[in-house]
Amino acid sequence: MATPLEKWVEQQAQLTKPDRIYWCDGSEEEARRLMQVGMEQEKINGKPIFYLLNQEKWPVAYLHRSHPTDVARTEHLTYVCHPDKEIAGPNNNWMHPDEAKKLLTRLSDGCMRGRTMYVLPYMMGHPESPFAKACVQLTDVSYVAVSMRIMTRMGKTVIEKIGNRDDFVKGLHSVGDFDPEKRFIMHFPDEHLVWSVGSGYGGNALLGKKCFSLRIASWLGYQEGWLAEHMVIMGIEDPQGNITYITAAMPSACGKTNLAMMESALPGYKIWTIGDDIAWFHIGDDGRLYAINPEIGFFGVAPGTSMKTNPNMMRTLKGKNFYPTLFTNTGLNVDTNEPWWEGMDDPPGKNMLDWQGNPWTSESGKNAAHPNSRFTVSIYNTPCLSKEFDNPDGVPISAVIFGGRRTKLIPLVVEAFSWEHGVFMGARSGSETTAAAIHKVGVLRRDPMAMLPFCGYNMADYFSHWISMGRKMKNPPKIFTVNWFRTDENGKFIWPGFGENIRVLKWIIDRVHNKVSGRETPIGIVPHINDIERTGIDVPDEKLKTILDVDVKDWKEELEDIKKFFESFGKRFPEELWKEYEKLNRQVP
Ligand code: GTP
Ligand code: SPV
Ligand code: MN
Repeated sequence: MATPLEKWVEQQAQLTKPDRIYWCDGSEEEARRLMQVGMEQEKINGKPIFYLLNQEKWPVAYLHRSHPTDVARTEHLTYVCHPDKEIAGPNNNWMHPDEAKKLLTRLSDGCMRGRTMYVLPYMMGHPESPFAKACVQLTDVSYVAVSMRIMTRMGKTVIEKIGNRDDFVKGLHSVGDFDPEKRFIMHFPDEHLVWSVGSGYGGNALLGKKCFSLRIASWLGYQEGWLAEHMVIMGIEDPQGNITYITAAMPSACGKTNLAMMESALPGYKIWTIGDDIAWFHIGDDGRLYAINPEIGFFGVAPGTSMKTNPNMMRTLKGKNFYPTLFTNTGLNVDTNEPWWEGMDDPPGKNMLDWQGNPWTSESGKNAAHPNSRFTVSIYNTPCLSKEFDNPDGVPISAVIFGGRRTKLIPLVVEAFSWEHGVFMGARSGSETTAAAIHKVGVLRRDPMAMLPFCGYNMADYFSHWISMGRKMKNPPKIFTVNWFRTDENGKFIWPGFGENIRVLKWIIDRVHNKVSGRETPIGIVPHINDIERTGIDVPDEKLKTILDVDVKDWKEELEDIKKFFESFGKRFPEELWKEYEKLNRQVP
């Protein structure tokens, strides 16, 4: 008798009509074979899927060039298909599940013809974690199969775990013919199903990541009393050797990976990485909030990554514990066969190709690497990996941070007065858009908890869920906001950022442990300027004052925009957050 899993795979194969079906075992040997297939057989746009890079300088590294129209998440083509539109909320594109399936069935009919269907069994979360989920994705491209092996715990044992059950997480993915007109990323939360056609790009194609671990998992969390968040998880060790665990939400390409593995600029402090993108939270028996990272890899932004900004990532990328490391849409130094991107330590070589493989020089005025070029690399290569990484129960969280990219107004760091005030700070957060999704870059938009593109249900209900989670905890984390991105009159960043951000984290953990006071302002508690440790950096008093200053007069426009955004949720929007809004609004002249 076929198992429900076997039956499901068979049904999808009847629709998509691959030439062959291959069940992946997740082994390294298999990954090596798939890389070979991607170099020699499979093609995108007539070109190989992988190119071997300089193995002396970049062990186990390969370059991948995507289809030129397929370089970032496509939020306008991403749908959350609850039967009831109200449940999806104004924050999601919506289609009725029946209609969505009809459309996708049409687009998927025969879409794998001439290709291999890879069956990928994987876990999100440590297999021994009570919070882990067993999943299976089908895909028709080696790039996705290998990427999933780097990002998730893939292997045959997952098939045994699923056994005769039908409630495993299902993902059907095909790159189709990469036609943006026929590209859809559709979610069916009640069926634990993601169906994605027409794109091979990370968040559109690695269905365990944003699609399941955020959009669908956030919906499960709402129903079951937990949270799935777009957050970093990290431990901060102080000079006495105590480790405080914190999490931080920031929109795409706004600094999570850099924060999660920062090399501390303050002597005696050390960062231990647990996750750089996704956190699943549960309330422990002790009434504290615990977080696990369901992933085991990084899908990180390449431009800007260097020994100066993120030395631990450079070391991770040169590691060889886990096979392989992928670079997607970076430039290439032809003479040395090394990847190259803007912001790397070394200048470009004489003989360069851009991310599409065309000859490139810096005089062209264009970037060699795509601004959203990325690397896919195992977290087990990281020198700063926390020893708690594989702890199935996760780590207890003392502070939750909401960040964003704001050139003006938002201070370097602010502490909330209470959990509810903190939820308000998260809900009202805005950020300037980045190249991580296809849209105009640099436009301010509201992005609550950095979850606007990832919350799989009505965000009004999501805010209520956050409030109720706070009420269930005996000992909830403190909530903060941060902003590394304030600029001066010349458009230059005022705060040095990166490893220097430890100076802000130090204040945050000192607040958690009641070691430092703060200054109350209408928007929250900010540091006294001398409580931000500044030895070794050149940030004069007046500059630090600028980025810690709060003048409620400046908040008028911001509050009008927040109000409009909150109102877009209608009656469902929680009263508690309107109260917080009014408290602040009353103080604005
Ligand atoms: P996703 O993977 O899209 O979720 O992005 P992320 O939030 O992990 O962002 P990441 O850490 O990759 O940073 C994105 C960009 O912001 C990179 O180009 C970084 O160099 C830049 N960046 C990160 N941290 C800082 C900082 O503290 N200051 C400044 N000025 N730039 C930063
Ligand atoms: C993001 O865009 O937030 C990412 C990359 O982390 S993706 O996997 O494409 O979502
Ligand atoms: Mn992300």
